[in-house]
Amino acid sequence: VHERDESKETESTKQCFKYLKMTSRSFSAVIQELHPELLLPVTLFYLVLRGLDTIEDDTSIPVQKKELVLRNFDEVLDIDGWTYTENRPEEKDRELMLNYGCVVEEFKKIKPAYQVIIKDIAKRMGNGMADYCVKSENNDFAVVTCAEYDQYCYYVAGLVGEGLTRMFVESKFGNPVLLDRPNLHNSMGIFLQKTNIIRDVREDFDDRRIFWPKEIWSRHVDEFEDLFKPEYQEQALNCSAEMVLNALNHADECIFYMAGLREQSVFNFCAIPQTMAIATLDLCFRNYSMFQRNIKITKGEACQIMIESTQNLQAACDVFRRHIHSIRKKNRPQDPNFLKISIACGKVEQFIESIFPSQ
Ligand code: PS7
Ligand code: MN
Ligand code: MN
Ligand code: MN
Ligand code: MN
Ligand code: MN
Repeated sequence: VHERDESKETESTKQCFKYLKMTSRSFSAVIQELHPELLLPVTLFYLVLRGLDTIEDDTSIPVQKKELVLRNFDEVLDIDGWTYTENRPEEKDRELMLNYGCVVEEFKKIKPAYQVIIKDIAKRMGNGMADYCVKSENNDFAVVTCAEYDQYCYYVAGLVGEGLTRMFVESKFGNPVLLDRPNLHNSMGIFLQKTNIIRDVREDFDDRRIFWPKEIWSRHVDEFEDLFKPEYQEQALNCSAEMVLNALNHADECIFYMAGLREQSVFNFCAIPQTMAIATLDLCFRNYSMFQRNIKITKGEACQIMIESTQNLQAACDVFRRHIHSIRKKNRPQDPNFLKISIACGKVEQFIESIFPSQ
């Protein structure tokens, strides 16, 4: 629907879009379809947060150095030609960090209201990431309680939900009431982050990073690494089911949030990642292969979901319903959380039923 006019773009604009495509598997497509008013601001928001995450994720950077850059990352946006050279050579986003001046250049040109939002979120996310990066230095497990798990996910994703919502409202594409209920936009981000943390458990553990809260995994195994041993398969499945249950508790708020969106490109931008997330939770639910290798929904399934979730809210809810139904079918009475999972599924189903009654 919306076409970029590349002939009117400066070199640094083109570079920003190049880095968007290079650094994002999942978001570049949905961002590129956004309404022109939001296209560049959201692209820059993405690249700023991608910068923060590239530093957070790079385990070769000493914690003291890392903490300093993370806490001051918002100020980078005032420094012409800023560049970051400390990432390891094999880091896939290294080129963006070396060439970060193009982000700074474009940032200066967007509406001041968007600049304020991006800087505010970058400052708060950077400080939150720094807190957890210091915690993980002093402790084997940075994320012990479920409250800490929620707080970490709030810093790295709930805040993205807040920033995007403020941008939607600023552009008049979002209903200002979305800002009165912070739980709703926080849940939009946290639901995606928790799904990512569940799915990536193996990859993260291989990088010696553990995000699953000890409060949950210690109910199933004595040591986190036991989750990956075949003799603890049943415990691992029950543990991952409890993680899925924990994430499912955000689903109704995500649907509620999406009901407040009016503009089609903004709706699609929000709905596609959410429906992909519920499909991913379904894929992970009682699927032992997630402890052995990286699992992903198939291209075909992703395409189907993309088509459905961009029709309207009802079609997006159908995707949710289908996967909730599938999770229910795989739920096992032997699982200590059988009842809680069943109730959580019922809560989402009832919520959808209350907006779209079946008869
Ligand atoms: C600004 C679109 C739509 C109200 C870079 C989108 C990592 C799950 O495993 O690379 O680390 O490689 O797949 C995105 C709310 C955030 C939350 C967060 C910014 C939705 C830096 C996405 C994305 C809010 C911290 C995926 C949260 O990372 O994972 C923009 C509404 C970035 C959204 C991180 C995670 C994103 C994430 P991995 P990914
Ligand atoms: Mn990624
Ligand atoms: Mn990270
Ligand atoms: Mn990351
Ligand atoms: Mn990554
Ligand atoms: Mn991940």
